Order: sequence, then C-alpha cells, then structure tokens
Amino acid sequence: MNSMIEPTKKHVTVQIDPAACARWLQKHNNYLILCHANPDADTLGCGIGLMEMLRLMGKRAYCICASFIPHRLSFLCEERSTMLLEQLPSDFFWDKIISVDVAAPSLLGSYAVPFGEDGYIDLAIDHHGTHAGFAKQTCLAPTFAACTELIFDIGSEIFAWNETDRPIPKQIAMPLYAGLSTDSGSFKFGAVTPQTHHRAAALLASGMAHTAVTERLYGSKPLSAVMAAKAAYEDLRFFFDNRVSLVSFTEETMKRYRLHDEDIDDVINLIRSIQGVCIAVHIKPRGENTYKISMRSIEGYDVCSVCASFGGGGHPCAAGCTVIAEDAAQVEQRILARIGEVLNETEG
Ligand SMILES: [Mn+2]
Repeated sequence: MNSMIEPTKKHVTVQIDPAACARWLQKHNNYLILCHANPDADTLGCGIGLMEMLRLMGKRAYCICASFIPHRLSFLCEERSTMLLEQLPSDFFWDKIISVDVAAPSLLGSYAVPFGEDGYIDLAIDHHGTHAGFAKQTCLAPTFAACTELIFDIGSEIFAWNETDRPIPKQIAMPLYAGLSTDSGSFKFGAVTPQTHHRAAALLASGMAHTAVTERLYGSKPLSAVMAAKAAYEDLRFFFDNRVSLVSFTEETMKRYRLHDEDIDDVINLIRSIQGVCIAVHIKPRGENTYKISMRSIEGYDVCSVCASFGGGGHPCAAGCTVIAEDAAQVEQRILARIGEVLNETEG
C-alpha cells in the first residue's frame, strides 16, 4: 500500500439503523425529500411513501425530482409529470433534507448543484453497495432488493404496523410496493429473501389495489417503448460467443424513431433476457461526445466492476456509467475490452 495516495475525505458520515432513523424523523418538522434524476419506481416509491409517513406523523414533507416523471410512474405522484423545486408551496421551508435511493450526489441530476455538496443532505436512505457516504447520516441496507424495503422498516419502527389492528395505510403501502416489485425484478432477483416477501405480504395486507399497480408498471407499454424495442432489435449485436449482447443508440436513432430518454430504459432488460446472454450493454447518447452506458448481468457476472472502472457504479447485476469519447464505436470498444477481462476473471 502506498500511503501517499490516501483519499482525502471531506467529511465522515454517521451510519444509523432504521430505529435511529425513526427517532430522528420524530425530532424535526419540515422535511424535503430528494429522489434521483431519471426516476424509477424505487426512488419515487421511497420519496412518496416517506412523504406520506411524515405527513401522518403531523410533519410537513415534500418530495422533489430533477427529471420528468415517466407516464407509467406518474400514478405514484397524483399523475403529475414533474415534481420540481420551483413547484413547492411558497410557504414551505425545510429544515432537514433526505435523499432516497441515491447512491451518489451526481445522480441528483440538476439538483446535484444545490444539494449535492458533501454533508449538505442530512440523511441518505439507500440500498446501493456503492453508496458514496455523502450525507451527514446514512441508513444503508446494501443487501435489500429495493430501497422501499428500508422505508418500510423505518415505518414499522414508527407506527408498529400489524395486519390485524394497525394496517399500513394504502397511500403508503402502494408506493412502497411499486418500488419493491420493480427493484426486485418482480421478485425474481437474487437479492429477494424471505424478508422481502414478508414485507410484500404486509404491504398487500393494506388492501391496496396491487393489480392496478402492476398493470400500470408492466401491463401497458407506450408506443414509444415499442419503437425503442424495434430500434434495439435492429442494432442488436452479440460478442464473446453470444454471451454479451449490445445495443448502441445514436442521436440519429433517437430522432428516426422519435424516442425520448425515458422511452429507452427498458431496452437493457429486453436484451439481457436473451437465452445464453450473461452480460447486456446499452449505449445511449447524452449530448456531444457523451454516452450513458447501462449494463445488466446474470448472477455471478459483476457489471458493477465494469462500470466502476469508468467512474460509475450500481449493483453487481445492474450498473451504469457515463463515458466521454469521440464516438459510440470507441465507447463500444473500450467497454467490450473491459467486459472481456471480467468474463476471463469470472470463468477463469
Ligand atoms: Mn433502488
């Protein structure tokens, strides 16, 4: 070890458990909750679920997100298409800030500037193994399939929910269930445990309309998502004996099929589910010379380590990074070279 290259740590975060979280939430009165940009059902489920919990405790709480809310998720926030800072009531002044399902400040999108500085956020509630420890306090459960499971546990500490005489209110159960269903891959991913199902059971016992939730999440694909799939199949290529699938979208693809960023999120799952594929890669344009890479893998293949070598992160089987390069072909070459190494390490 070279002591010369010790990282410079700006501040130290305090790790707290759900019980300590519950006590801390009792103490203050006005909470601002931050979801990550390009929101998924987990971050929104956490944000809305926690907001409803705090309101039930008599607190004032609001939830914001820097990006557009995709239509399939807007049922979580009263069909709104945005939850922006400037839409907060003018008489709301927060005294504490909480981030949910946010692994690093950069994931706050444009809100990374006002809120992302080290130690500015009071509490980070998260389940990413790569969590950066940027908040004053961190409540982290890296083994949980969904971050909403952690919100559920915090809520259980506060309200002592039980199925007979203290059921979870539907307006809390619904967003938590939506996050749990999607982040667990409909209860298919390796991170799903008996505890995951116990929490799901408690959420369903609220009487929430779970079929309406899953219909909205999975049952009705917007035409734009179908066009994204069509574009993906046209570009679909295989590497390393068909064990790696790859799709690369250019600005031209986005224009030709009239796609928006939120239409193309599911392409990665589509190309991961092909028989024999261990690792899937989706390269997406994000402005001049900038490419966003999403990766998925089957268990045992660590795509988080691939993304980490490009400054990104995520989970072992679902990760992402942003790469600056001259063109998509160069990105592809660099990513595939690193994947080749991971395949060698994994398969010896
Ligand atoms: Mn999550």
